[in-house]
Amino acid sequence: MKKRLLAFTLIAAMGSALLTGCYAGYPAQTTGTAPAAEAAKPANDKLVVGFAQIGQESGWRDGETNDIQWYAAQHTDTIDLVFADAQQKQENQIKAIRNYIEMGVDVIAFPPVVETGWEAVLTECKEAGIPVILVDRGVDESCADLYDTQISSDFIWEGQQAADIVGDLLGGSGKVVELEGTVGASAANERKEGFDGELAEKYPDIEIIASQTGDFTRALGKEVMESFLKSYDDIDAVFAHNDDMALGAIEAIKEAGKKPGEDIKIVGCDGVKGAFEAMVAGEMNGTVECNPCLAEQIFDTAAKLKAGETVDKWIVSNDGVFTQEDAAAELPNRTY
Ligand code: GYE
Repeated sequence: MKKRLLAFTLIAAMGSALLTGCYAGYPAQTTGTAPAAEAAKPANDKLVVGFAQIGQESGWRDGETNDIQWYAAQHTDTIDLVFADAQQKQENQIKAIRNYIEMGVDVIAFPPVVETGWEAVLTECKEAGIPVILVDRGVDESCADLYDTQISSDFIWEGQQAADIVGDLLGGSGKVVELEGTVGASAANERKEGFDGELAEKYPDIEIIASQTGDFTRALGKEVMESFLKSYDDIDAVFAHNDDMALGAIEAIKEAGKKPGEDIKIVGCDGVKGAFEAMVAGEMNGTVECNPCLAEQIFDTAAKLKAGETVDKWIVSNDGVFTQEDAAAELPNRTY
C-alpha cells in the first residue's frame, strides 16, 4: 500500500494570458490532497515538470515558489507543473522525486536541501531516462554525472561581495559574527567559503569571532544573534547568509538596546524586499542579490532537455550588490 505522504499540486486552469518575466508576488497555491500513488502523468503533449521544493524557510524561497507557480499558470497550454513541498526534509524531497519517476514526468527539477545523499535517487532518475535540473543549490562532486544542469547563483562570489561590503563598512578592521545557512547546504557552504576567504585575503585585521547556523530562518537568526550578543559586547558587524536571518538579527540587536546598521553593521544575501526596507530605515547596510526568479529559465531548459538538446552544466544567475545608498531607488523594483 502506498503511503499518503506528500501532497501534490497540479497547476492548471489558472488563467492563460501569456506573460513573461518574474512575478514572485503571485500568491502561493495551496497544495491539493491527491496521494502520490494517484498522481499520474497527464495524457497530453505538454512539458510535464516535477518540482520538489525544499519548503518555506525564507522570503526568498517563497519568492521562488511563487515565480514557478505563476509562470506555470501563465503557460497551461504548454506546461504541466507537478509541485511538492518537502517541508525542509531531504527524505521528503527524495520521496517526491521517486513519485515523479513513477509518474514518468518529462523533467525533474529540485533545489537539493543539502549537498550530500543524492547518489541513489539521482541514479534512479538517470536509469529512468529523466533529465534532472538542480535549481538554486548544488550537490557534491560524487553526483556530478548524475544531473544535467544547475541553474543557480554563484555563492562564492556572493560571499566575497558581502566581505567587501563589510570590509568597507569597518574600514578594514573589527569583529564580525556570521549567521550561517542550513548546515550542509551548498548556499551556506559556499557563501561561507567566499566570505571567510575574502576577509582573510583582503582584510587581515577583521576577525570572525563566532559563526553558527541560523538555518536560513528569521526566527533562528534572531535566536543565534541573541546568544552572540550575550557572549560578546564588541561585535562590529554581522554577515547573515540570507536576509531573513539578517532581519532576525536586527530584532535581536534592537532588543539588546543597540542600533542595527549603526552600532552593529548588517549585511545579508538574497535582496528580499524586507532587506531594502531595512536599508531605507538605516537598520541594515547591504545585501548581495540572489535571483529567485528562475521559472522562465527552468521551463525553457526543461523543454530543451525534453527535446534531447544538451545545455550548459551550470547556468549562472546575474546578481547585483546593493547598499544603503541604492536602497530607496531600488525598493520599488523588488518583486520578492
Ligand atoms: O539564499 C535562502 C534560501 O538556496 C539560494 O535558500 C537559496 C537560499 C537562499 O532559503 O534564503
